[in-house]
Amino acid sequence: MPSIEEQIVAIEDEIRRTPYNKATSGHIGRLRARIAFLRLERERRTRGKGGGIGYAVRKSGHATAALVGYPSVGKSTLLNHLTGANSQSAAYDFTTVSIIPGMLNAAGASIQILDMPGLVPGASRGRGRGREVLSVVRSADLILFMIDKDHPDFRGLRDELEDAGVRVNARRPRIVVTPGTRGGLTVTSTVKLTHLEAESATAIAREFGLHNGSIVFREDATAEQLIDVLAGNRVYLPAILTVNKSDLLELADRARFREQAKPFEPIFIAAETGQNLDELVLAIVRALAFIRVYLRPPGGEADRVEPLILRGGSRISDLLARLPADLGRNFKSALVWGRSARFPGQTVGRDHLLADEDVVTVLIQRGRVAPA
Ligand SMILES: Nc1nc2c(ncn2[C@@H]2O[C@H](COP(=O)(O)OP(=O)(O)OP(=O)(O)O)[C@@H](O)[C@H]2O)c(=O)[nH]1
Ligand SMILES: [Mg+2]
Repeated sequence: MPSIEEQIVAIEDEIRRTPYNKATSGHIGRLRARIAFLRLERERRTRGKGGGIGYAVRKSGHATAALVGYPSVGKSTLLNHLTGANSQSAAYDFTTVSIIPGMLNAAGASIQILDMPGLVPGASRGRGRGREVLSVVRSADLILFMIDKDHPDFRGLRDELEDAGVRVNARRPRIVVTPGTRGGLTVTSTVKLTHLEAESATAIAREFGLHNGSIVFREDATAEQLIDVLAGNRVYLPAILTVNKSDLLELADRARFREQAKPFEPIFIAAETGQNLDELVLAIVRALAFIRVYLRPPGGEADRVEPLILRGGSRISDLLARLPADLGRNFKSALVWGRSARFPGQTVGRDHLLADEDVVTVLIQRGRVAPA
């Protein structure tokens, strides 16, 4: 019986040898699904191994950004400059062997930045402690890619993350998979599917052991996107691309970086001299899309001085998670003023989506109590 790794390599080989056209696209989709399934299996078997000292990072602050790049591009230098942390930096590879956190304070938010050991090609298959590093990346809120003139292969870096199930600057596909117990599998869509036929979707689902239930496409998705949803362990993260050591770059180099990074717009910095770090910090704050929410005690005035900082896309439940636990437990409803409210003082539940500068009053079950 070939090992999982060997099976994956063999199927990758078959995909490479198969010309891609309409007649083979279904077959190739099935092979890709098979690989995704085998990777899941490999994950399951290796879980529990690895980890180890330096890789258990306690998250703190309002959000966490992970520095991802090849060895010696200047990740530690940047961390030290942005946060005043003291991560070793040196002119040889693999200076950083464990994960070093630092804290960046910007726009009223504290942002944890994680300096990581350099990634090498093959990291997602476990090379150079790659798997541990990638598992930390998966738990971050933002990826800071870093490349430089000697390590310009941004695509390779991104592919390592893709292989580890990280989808960069993408959102979760709008595909709803509902497993059932009998009656076969139905595939329906609310839009015209141009990349994928129903039979191919069914075949892909079968590779994941899904034989009954329904798949509903709410967007014109690809086979890859369906596989992502079926695999279920994908993370979707915003990312920023930085090109470091830009003090060493000619204008022509910059143009080349811009060209190959598309659709990313690289930010050129020099971590050592601090050049252009203001722009980077702005981009970080923008990518994390923080919102400010003001608490207002029942019948009182809103505290306009100290907003709660939340990530964009936060709901009342996320707000409650930041308040004393008994408020969450006894939560009855909330009143909202601001852009997310249909009218001032609208009564909402835990699922209500908040907007920047909302004012919120939390009501608890037994009478009204002012939020602490
Ligand atoms: N010219 C120039 N050199 C830089 C810059 N930033 C960092 N360096 C140098 O690049 C070398 C590597 O920097 P590190 O910060 O250790 O790189 P790293 O990415 O943390 O490396 P690993 O931890 O080994 O993965 C050091 O000699 C730095 O002084 C820069 O903006 N310009
Ligand atoms: Mg380092």
